[in-house]
Amino acid sequence: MDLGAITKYSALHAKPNGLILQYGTAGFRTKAEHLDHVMFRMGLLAVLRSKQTKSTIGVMVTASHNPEEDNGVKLVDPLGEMLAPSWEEHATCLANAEEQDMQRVLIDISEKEAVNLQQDAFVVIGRDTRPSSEKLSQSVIDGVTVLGGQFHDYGLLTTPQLHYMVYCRNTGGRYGKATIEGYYQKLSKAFVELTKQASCSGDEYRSLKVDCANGIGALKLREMEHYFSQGLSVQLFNDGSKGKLNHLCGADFVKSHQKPPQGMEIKSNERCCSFDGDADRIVYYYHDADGHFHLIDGDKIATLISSFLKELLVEIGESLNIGVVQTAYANGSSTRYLEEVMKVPVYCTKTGVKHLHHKAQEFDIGVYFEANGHGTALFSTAVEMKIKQSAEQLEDKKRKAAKMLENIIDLFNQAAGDAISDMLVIEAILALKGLTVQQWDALYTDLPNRQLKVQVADRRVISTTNAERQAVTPPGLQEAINDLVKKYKLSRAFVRPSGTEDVVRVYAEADSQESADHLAHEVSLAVFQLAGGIGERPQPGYKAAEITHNINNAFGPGTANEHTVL
Ligand code: NG1
Ligand code: ZN
Repeated sequence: MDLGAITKYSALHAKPNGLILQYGTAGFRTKAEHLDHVMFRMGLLAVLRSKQTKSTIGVMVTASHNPEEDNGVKLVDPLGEMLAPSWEEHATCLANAEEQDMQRVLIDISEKEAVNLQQDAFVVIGRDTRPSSEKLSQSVIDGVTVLGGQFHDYGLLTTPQLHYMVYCRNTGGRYGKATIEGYYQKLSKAFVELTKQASCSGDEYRSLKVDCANGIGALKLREMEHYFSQGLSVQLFNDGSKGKLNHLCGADFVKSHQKPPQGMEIKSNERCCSFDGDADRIVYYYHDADGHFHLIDGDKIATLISSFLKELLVEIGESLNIGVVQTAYANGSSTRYLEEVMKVPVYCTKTGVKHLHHKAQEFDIGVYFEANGHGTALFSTAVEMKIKQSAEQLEDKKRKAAKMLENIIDLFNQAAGDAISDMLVIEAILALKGLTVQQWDALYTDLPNRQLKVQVADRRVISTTNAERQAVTPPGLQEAINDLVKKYKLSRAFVRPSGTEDVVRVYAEADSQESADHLAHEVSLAVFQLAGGIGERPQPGYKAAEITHNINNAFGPGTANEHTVL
């Protein structure tokens, strides 16, 4: 380690005095102008992680669904998964170290993690379309270079494409070719093969309106569309040519406001979907003949996918264990439908895709989705081999089903939730099953629900158990929630401290929207009273202002990231 060079270059990427950031579920995220030093330091950290794992490590510069002025960074581990928890802590330490402590922190990390500094390092970098992203990714490269790491800068990529590249590079090309062309070809080939087998491929099944959140998804989908145009025609909206990133559009806006994005004209019963700003989330929706808006979220996507996979397994005659992984935010109707109608085991994990991903790896086939539309399906290596064999050995109908499954496996991005890949999976399934968007939506009816936020002095006073569905502290809070829930039919409510914002999130569902709204409000009051609420008491009736963007990932009293410059 050339400590002199590190100190010299670090000074060119100086940390603003007193700025404290935390590596959260989504990496670091805050106002772009506060991130230069973090980028440089994450370049350094990626080199150490690469040396330690003897693998390629990814660095993605993006702030997903946050406003355009924000930015963020996260590291991608060898198999395309999120950074290991102990390294999240190192990331936080390194990002917050004062200039004079940088050398010590780097040496500490290297010693704790037994990093062989003589080992070669390779880092791949991707970025979204934010105006700040290019310069920030250059700072990552400075960090990589000063520690002697090699790198490949992919430039503009969706987040899941970077995860894919990392996965390909660390599996000797078995997963696919680590190029953008390789990604397009792998997915498109599988998609075209699948849709060829669809008997009903009338026009209504084959065109889709896509809101790209004015982000990277538009660029990449435009590059890719001619690869799969035989199977699907996409019409792109909010493609970044005029609107602002994530502004009044995108998956997060559509899901949280339960309304269509601006800039997209929707005729009744037309199938539409929205990506988020870095194209790792997707939600579907349509307007019915009466002009009512219907949202099809991650829960219904998981239901469609798992029921299709289960049908194929039955057809092939394989009894593989398939499980669906959700979080507490999954609509109660989806859980009931999966368990009682589809007889698929459902598991609940803490919020954050790394928890879902991890759990899904326990099954032969694990399907995981957050209600907000982030998810994918994972297939064990044994299953992939078995299906490949079946596709060659079985006959007729069974062979056809095995072939379909083989292609579906290729179509999923198993490294991370991927809006483009999920979109193609969904479109293929709808075409193969001859389902309209309304028929898909009618699988079950969502229970009315409401999500609210409560400001408290220190959200760490709330601790939870049972996959965040029950509050352990402060004393009396869970009892209060239990009493409130009893007042409503088909009701459920829970609270948890957000991992990305300085707020407590409240979720409630019940048999009517009015009841869900009341329950959410009453639970908010209980949180306010028992967990040290600050500012205005929660008011009845929900305000649009309560569903704002996730802005930060600091975890501490009053530490909204962007305001911590002292
Ligand atoms: P927090 O702020 O911890 O609720 C939010 C989302 C998560 C996940 C992360 C990362 C909800 C309720 N929460 O986490 O699902 O996507 O952001 O971006 O949607
Ligand atoms: Zn995202």
